[in-house]
Amino acid sequence: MNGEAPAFNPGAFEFVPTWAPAPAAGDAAPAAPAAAEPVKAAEATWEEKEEAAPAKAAPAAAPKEEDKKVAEVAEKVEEVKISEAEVKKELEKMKAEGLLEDDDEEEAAPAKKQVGGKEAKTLKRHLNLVFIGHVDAGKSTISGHMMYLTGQVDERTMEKYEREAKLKHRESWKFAWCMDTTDEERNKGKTQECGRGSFETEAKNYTILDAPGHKNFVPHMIGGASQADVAVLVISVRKGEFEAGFDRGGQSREHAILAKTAGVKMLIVGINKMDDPSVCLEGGKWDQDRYNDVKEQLEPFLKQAGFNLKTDVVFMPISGFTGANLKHKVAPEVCDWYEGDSLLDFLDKLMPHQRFYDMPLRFPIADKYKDMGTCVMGKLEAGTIKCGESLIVLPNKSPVVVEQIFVDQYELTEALPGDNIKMKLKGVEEDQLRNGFVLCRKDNLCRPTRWFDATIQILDFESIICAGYSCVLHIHSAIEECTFHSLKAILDKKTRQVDKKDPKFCKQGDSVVVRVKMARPICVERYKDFAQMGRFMIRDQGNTIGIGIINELKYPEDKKKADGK
Ligand SMILES: Nc1nc2c(ncn2[C@@H]2O[C@H](COP(=O)(O)OP(=O)(O)OP(=O)(O)O)[C@@H](O)[C@H]2O)c(=O)[nH]1
Ligand SMILES: [Mg+2]
Repeated sequence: MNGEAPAFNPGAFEFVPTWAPAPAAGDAAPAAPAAAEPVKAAEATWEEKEEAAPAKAAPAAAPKEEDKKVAEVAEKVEEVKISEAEVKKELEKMKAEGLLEDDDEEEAAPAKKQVGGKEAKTLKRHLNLVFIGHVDAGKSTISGHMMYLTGQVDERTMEKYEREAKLKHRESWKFAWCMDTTDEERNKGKTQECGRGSFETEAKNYTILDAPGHKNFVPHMIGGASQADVAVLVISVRKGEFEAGFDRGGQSREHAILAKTAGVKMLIVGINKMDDPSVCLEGGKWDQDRYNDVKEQLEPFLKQAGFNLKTDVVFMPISGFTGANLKHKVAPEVCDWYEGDSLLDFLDKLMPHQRFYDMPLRFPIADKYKDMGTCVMGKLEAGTIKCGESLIVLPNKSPVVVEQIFVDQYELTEALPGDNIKMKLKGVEEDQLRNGFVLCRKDNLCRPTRWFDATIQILDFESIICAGYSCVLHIHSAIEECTFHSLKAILDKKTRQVDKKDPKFCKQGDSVVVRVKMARPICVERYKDFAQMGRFMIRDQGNTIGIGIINELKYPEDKKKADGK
């Protein structure tokens, strides 16, 4: 690459600005780093220079932000989405042209599955739902209550949780205990790892992921969001809690941005705790003014985070504790001003999400454990997997055979894209696998790499970043260390064209083209080829520094081979 603008694939850019407030006084350009040496971006030499990259950034004042402009760009480059109407129209058109048999409408007429030779239950559309938001917003309470209302947690178990929670003076946590299962989570009332549950309705099978809200556990939250189609951003309206969650340092903002980057298409904003005495009106009525006030404060920032408020975001008042508006619409005596659906009705009516049937098989391992063999869990991102198939785990190239596939407790003969599944594998030990490894089919392997060029939006960083900067990269279910090997260019915020070639440093608010070197080989794709495996977040010391998309994968070994010939 020679730093020319067209190579940066600006059209594929789908970024959001910082959630940080405007930096401290002064518009002055940041001071040049005293110690930083620029790394030349010349293609011919980059791999040899890898060890010579200079050390981390020197502190400097960040510039004034231009959130608005970036938001405009983010809007323009909205991810290609297929609306309900468009899907219907397209299906009808294809049918009329004879391109589509009735059977081909996979989502409209879900596939029948075989379980151990017997007729299995009909698999419906699968929807992966993640609950995100600030600490104590009520994510686990809502998730647990949904499990209870849909019959996944029976009356006796609920009574048991209630008794146990009472003993620990945590009665109000009884629903959260359906999801928070460890002693530590229950004693502290804080989710630590993503809780997982499933339930079904007449319309759909749901996998729900209950993310932790605490800042320390953001990596788990990202893991959950990367498997989700839809996120429920839970916002507590309790006096003081909304404000804490929304302020700088609050997780409402960070979670929304991370969810968007992780590939969540639809955001439901659950304005929770509407029943709380600090906000409800006389007679326990839900306060429309407080609801509207919170909604209005959230809207501009969700727009900035890259969500289209008209098509991607829906607000609804709920109470995770009383259960009102979760399964059944809130009673008019409690809330006569809300005209929309209950959460579950809304989810049931959602059109199917885009699924990648015809793409090469890609199954990133989100979790693994031993249970009479090696088990892996995760979302089947693309392609289908049949029981008995031979696959390859990358990057360690282990051949494996799929012994069993499960969605929840149901055993399947075949998993479809979008399914959140558990598989038992033969041929590999659990300790040979890592989260983020990817299962592929032999005839179309994902080629692991340690190098790629990416466009990164620096969201929140106090100082400047130079070549040599190291941080942690989160992509699909992988978490790996990486280094900014060289900075190639800073892009103009408006035009997305190269503004400055081979910059010495970049700073908060910049969109920068970076050659990234991973500490270990990783299975990723170019964003334009497969967005789900081509967009990432970078984090440093517990903070989300930026988000990025992969433009090009680089294989220095190919070049060396070619040169040796
Ligand atoms: N009044 C009222 N309290 C609620 C509601 N939903 C949750 N709570 C309370 O809020 C507290 C926190 O609930 P959790 O469900 O544990 O919150 P969380 O979002 O999962 O918290 P983390 O896992 O720490 O991120 C508990 O005491 C709940 O009873 C609600 O709708 N109304
Ligand atoms: Mg929780």
